Amino acid sequence: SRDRNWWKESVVYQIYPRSFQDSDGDGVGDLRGIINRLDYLSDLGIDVIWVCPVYDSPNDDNGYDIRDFYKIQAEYGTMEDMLELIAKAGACGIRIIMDLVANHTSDEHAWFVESRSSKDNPKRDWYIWKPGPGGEEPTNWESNFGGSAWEYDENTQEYYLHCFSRKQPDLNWENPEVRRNIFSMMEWWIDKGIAGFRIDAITFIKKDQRFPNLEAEGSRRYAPLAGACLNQPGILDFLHEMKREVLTPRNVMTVAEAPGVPIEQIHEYVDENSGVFNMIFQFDHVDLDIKPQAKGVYHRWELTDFKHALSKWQTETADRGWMALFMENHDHVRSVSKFGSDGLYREESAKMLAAYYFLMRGTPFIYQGQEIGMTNHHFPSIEEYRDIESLNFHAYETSLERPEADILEHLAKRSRDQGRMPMQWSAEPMAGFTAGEPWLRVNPNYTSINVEQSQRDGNSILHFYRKLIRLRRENKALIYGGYREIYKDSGELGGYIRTLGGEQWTVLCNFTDRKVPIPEPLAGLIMLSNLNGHDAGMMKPYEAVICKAEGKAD
Ligand code: ISL
Repeated sequence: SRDRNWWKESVVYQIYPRSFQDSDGDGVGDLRGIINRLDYLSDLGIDVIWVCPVYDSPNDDNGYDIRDFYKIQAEYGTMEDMLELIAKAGACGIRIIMDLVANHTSDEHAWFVESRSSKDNPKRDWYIWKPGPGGEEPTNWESNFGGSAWEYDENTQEYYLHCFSRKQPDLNWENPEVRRNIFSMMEWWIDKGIAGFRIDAITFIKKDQRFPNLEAEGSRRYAPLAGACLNQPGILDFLHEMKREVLTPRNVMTVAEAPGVPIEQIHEYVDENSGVFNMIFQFDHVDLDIKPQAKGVYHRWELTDFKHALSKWQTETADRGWMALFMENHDHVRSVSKFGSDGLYREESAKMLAAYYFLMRGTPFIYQGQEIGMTNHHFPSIEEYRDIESLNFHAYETSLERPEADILEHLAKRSRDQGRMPMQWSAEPMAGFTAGEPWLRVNPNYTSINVEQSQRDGNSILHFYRKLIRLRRENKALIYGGYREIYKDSGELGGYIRTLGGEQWTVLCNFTDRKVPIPEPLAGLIMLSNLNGHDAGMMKPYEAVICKAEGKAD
């Protein structure tokens, strides 16, 4: 089970192209922008780039609504640009993985245009159509983006299912032709030279074929569709078919976005032999502040909850299976604002969080801007938000007469746009992201938080990430070693021990802005820390230390 593998030794950098780097002044990031920043990424030391969707799309959900899998979105560039990115990244030793969105397409995709054209169209069954008895929706399912998951179509007087926006109709995976077409699209992209896929919302592809009504909370009209559409029995048959037909023969890297997989089932997903993917993303730690049944209510959490949300997956996969390690992505807020402190201790706490998650057992992902400690921003008005989920949420909560300030407060802590604000490259106007008007506001703190500044300051968060990457690359115990949590019940400290071949590595972090005494002295030599010098027996505010001891039993 300790078999070496390139995707285990890699560090992945996630790019949200729309917000990364604009090269032509239209206010939208593009492929040329990524190509121009390859030197920066290569310097950082990452091995793989995950590029969020760049396929042709009407952009209802920023590219997660694909109109044509075989075409690049015009505002991002051309297919030639994409091939150039793959080639130039390759020349820097960087592999590219693409987002695979296979649960749904855009309603403007040719397949759906045909499917909706008539009940007897050969592609009718490629999507999920149902009559609405008595003029009601077929079921009371609530879409992930709010409102009914069913959309009525005048033309054929039936409803189609959409787990996400109404412009993202769900494909019918029960239909073998659908599966064959998705698989051949995957093969086509692998042949273009990509190294694998981040697989979007994959746990939604199987629907309960009884199409049952679900129990709604209180007086609510709809119930979250997860109960009938998330990780349903039978889903693994589809996934094993994908593995057999596409993945195994081509030996590509896969990281699946897999909400809803209970920990007891993790091995069915990521076991090296009998699982289907190399690794999955789980969301327990980033979703501690909401309850699925009441997404609009902010839920308080404790440090012990946060540590447990990560550590339990570590323990469960300790000797077989592999996790994708992350603190941020394009659907979540900035981690330093959420789990650290974006005030006085921004730099210390951003480095501490980095040390905490990066050396767990799995493949670390860095989301653009995380490496310079980008923060959340309290948007002054709903007019400035762009994210469909946030806009739907605002409309719904407004209809319930929730005060505007309260809604904005919630969005400042939860909106997906928090993580989508343009990358802060420099103190130039618009943070060096664009020469035009950015599609989403630039965080005003770009004048002090930006890449140029971070490159100049040898003590920056950016340099700390570089050191972490190097440390992990040079010490296989930090990749393949066993994992054991320490200070499990502490509400202040968090950490773990990684062991391999007589080496014992300790990662210890103080999650508070206070000094915290440690009863046991640290074992071994300090290899990396985020503050200058460590005082024995004491962890300073937001201090993180990484120590190595030798001659220990595994
Ligand atoms: O399960 C969820 C809510 O119940 C969500 O966390 C869900 O897994 C997530 O919203 C899926 O996200 C991905 O697919 C979406 C897209 O909008 C996101 O940006 C993407 O990351 C639809 O393609």
